[in-house]
Amino acid sequence: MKCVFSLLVVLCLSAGMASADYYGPPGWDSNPYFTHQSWSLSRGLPLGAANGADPGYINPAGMPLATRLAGTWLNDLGMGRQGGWSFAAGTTGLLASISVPNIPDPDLRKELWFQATIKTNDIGDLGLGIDVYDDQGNPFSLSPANLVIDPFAVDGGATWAHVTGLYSIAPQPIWESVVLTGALGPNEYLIIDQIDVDTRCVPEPSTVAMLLGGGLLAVLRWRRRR
Ligand SMILES: [Ca+2]
Repeated sequence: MKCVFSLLVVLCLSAGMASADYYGPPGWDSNPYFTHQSWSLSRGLPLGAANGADPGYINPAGMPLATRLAGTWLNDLGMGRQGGWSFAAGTTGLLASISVPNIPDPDLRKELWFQATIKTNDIGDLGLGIDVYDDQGNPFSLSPANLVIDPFAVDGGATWAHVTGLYSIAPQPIWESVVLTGALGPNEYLIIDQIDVDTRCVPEPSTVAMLLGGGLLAVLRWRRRR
């Protein structure tokens, strides 16, 4: 009986740790076009190999993929955390790309919420760029125009943090890619432990105006008839 209890505690703890990294999600679950994909990076795939999203991802358009383009895979990240992408001090240029498939719709605007759970020894001057592009290479806009960095633990001389950005573009593309670039200082290293991406689609402002305008016309006509 004692064994079963311990096992339950372990299961609860690991479930709690996994969900803890999906920190402050945007709450888009009720949107009809909602997608969610996570990468815990628990498998040590070689450079350039595509990592499918963790089981349980929500994306009816296909398998979301994350590819490491520099650095190495690391098993033990400290703080009991495992599986991550490690980028050595001084690394610059492309670090990784993530592709999220979806179903194109010219009447909809695409919004994307991105979060990386990271460890670095230079959180005050983090050399990490996160940009999002559609299938034509057009950049999504970042709103607000900066990434939010939420430190949550100190591990020796390093800091753990959630780095979060909210992006949008119209019209809704066939797929989008999140591109991570590094500008790490000569003594600055970076480890990515987990990646989470949520997306939703909302009507374009012009479509909303048309719908509202149409509704107004209908009301006016109805009033005239009375
Ligand atoms: Ca991990």
